[in-house]
Amino acid sequence: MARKIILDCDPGHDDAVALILAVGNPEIDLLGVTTVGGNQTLEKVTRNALAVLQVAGHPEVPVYAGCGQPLVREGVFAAHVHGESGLDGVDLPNVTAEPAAGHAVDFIIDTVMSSEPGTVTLVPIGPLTNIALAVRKEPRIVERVREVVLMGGGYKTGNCTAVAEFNVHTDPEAAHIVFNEDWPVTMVGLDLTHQALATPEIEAELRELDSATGRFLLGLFGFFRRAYKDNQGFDDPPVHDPCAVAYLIDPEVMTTRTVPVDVELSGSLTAGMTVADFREPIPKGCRTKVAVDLDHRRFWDLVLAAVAAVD
Ligand SMILES: [Ca+2]
Repeated sequence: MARKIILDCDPGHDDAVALILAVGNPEIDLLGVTTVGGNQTLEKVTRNALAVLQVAGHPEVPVYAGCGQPLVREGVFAAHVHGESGLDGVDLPNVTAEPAAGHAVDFIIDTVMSSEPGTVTLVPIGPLTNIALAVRKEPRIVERVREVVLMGGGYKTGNCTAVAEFNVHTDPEAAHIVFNEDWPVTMVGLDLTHQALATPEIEAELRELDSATGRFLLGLFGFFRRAYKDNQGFDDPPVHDPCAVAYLIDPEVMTTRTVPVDVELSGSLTAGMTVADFREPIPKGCRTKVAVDLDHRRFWDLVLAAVAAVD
C-alpha cells in the first residue's frame, strides 16, 4: 500500500525536487499539496507548486494555499537562496490550474479526520505554520496522523543563524507546537540534508535522462549551486526537502536516532534552535527521532528514478 501523504511546502528549489519525487514514486500516494509562506511569498510558492506539478505531468494533484505569515514573527523570505520567483534558474510555465478552493489548514484537518486513523502522514518541508494551526483548530488530528516527517532544524548546525535552520527559525512558535504534541515526529534536519549534495556526477546522470523534467531540475540546480556557493560556501548545493519524502519510500536511505527534541523560543542567540538531548538514558516513550546519516547513492537513485518516471 502506497503511503498517503500531505506535502506541506514553500517551493523553493528543493521543494520542487520533493514534489517530483512524491508524484514520481509509486510508494507515495500524494493526497494533496499545501503551501506556506517561507522561501517566498504565499502567492509565489503556491504558483510554484502548481507549476512544478504541471511540469511533472500531475496537474490533477490539488494545491491548497495556507498561511502567508508565521504565527507570531514577521516572515522573512529567502530570495537570496531561491531568487525573486522562488524558483529562479528556470522559465516557469504558464500555470493552467488554479489553487483548490479552501484553506490548507482545513484541507489537512478534513483529510486526516475523514481517513482511517493511522493512515495519513504529514510531510512539512517549509515553516510549520499550517501544521501548528491545524493542531490548534482540531487537536484530534494528533492521534489520527500516522506520523510527521519534517524537513527542518538540525542538532549540530544552523543556516539562518549558527544554530537555527530556516524553516524552524521562520516560525519557531509553530515548530514548538509540532515538536511538543504527542505524535511521532522525525526531524530530517541539516545534519542529514547537508549530505544530500547535488554533485556534478548527479547532474551528469540527470542530463543523461534527456527529459523535460530532468532539464527543469538542472536549471534549478544551476541557480541553487551558485546561491549556495555565494551564501554559504558550499561547492555543491544540498537538496534538503526530498530527503523527508525519500525516508517514507525507503527508511534505509538514512539512519535515525530516537532523542527528545525541543525548540528554543527566547534565546537572544539561539531562537529557533532545535535542541536535541542525546544524553542517556533516553526517556521511555520518546516519540521524536532525528536523521543522522544519508545513503547518498540510494537517495539520488530514488530521485533519478522519479524524474525518469514522470516523463
Ligand atoms: Ca522548503
